[in-house]
Amino acid sequence: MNTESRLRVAVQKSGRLADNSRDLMVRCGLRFSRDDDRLIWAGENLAIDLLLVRDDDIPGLVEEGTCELGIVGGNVVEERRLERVYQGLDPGFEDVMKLDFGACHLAVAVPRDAGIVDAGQLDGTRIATSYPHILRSWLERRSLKAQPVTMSGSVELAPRLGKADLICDLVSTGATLAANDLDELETVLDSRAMLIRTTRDMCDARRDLMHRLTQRMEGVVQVRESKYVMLHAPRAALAEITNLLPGTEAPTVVSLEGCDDKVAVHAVCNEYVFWETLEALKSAGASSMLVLPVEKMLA
Ligand code: PRT
Ligand code: ZN
Repeated sequence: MNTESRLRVAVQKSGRLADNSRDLMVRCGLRFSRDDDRLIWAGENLAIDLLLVRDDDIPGLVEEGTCELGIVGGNVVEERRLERVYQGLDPGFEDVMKLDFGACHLAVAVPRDAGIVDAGQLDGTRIATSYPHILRSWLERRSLKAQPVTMSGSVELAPRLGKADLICDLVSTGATLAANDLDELETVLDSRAMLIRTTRDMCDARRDLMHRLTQRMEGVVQVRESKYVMLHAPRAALAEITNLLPGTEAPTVVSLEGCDDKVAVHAVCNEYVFWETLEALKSAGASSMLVLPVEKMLA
């Protein structure tokens, strides 16, 4: 096996992004000789291997060129980027695309009885977080004089332990904050899983593989959000109906046999089609509406 021209992708070994990251690769048509005990899964049908690691290690592996690509939370990417920037260093990796899983946000949260209701009251407080550089950057942008207190885990316990006055941590459902009597004050960063790439040079073979893989990934992500919509529309309401279709540029308009005042409209909607959208289309005169899944897409 010529390892020089194989592309390596770092993904989380176990945790919240692990299943979705591997599933994305499989949907891109990759097959691996997988072995749950091994850290490298070798690609069988393309020269693309997966490296299974802790999420915190992924930006570093991409930066040093051990892996050309990595899938990791936007929060981890941003923390590492800012850490490097504060050290006066180049990050060594760059964003390729946002993915459609791992959504959460980093928020400042306060104990319910602290009497803090506005970010303006944060001066002089201590804020526990695992994201000190993101927090520092946010505080600087807001000209707030609070002190980040770095913790590697169980951040939500910090106020009760007397280690800090408030916290800055990831939130998805909000259940952890509620269970610890903490109220969200402000969002510091919205995050989703991301694909990042190294900024180091690579051979043509690897560059070609990277291009193929990222194109397929874009297709998979787009397809998951896309729907093919078919409907009948009064010719007079065509402009209004086209405007209501989410994420559509130019729908196909087909005339209906023996029906001059109506047309059929076919469109790929690149954003989620809600029931509310269909109700609005119906109010605008649309009828016979069908919303179908899209199997594959290549721009
Ligand atoms: O072992 P390894 O180091 O690889 O994993 P890890 O334990 O550091 O990370 P993991 O698997 O917990 O999270 C991986 C990534 O998932 C994070 O970097 C985020 O990008 C994303 N993600 C999405 C989350 C959450 N949602 C999330 N809710 N990461 C952590 N949480 C934690 C949060 O820190 C808090 O403790 O869940 C709790 C809050 O959840 P709710 O639902 O109660 O609000
Ligand atoms: Zn981690």
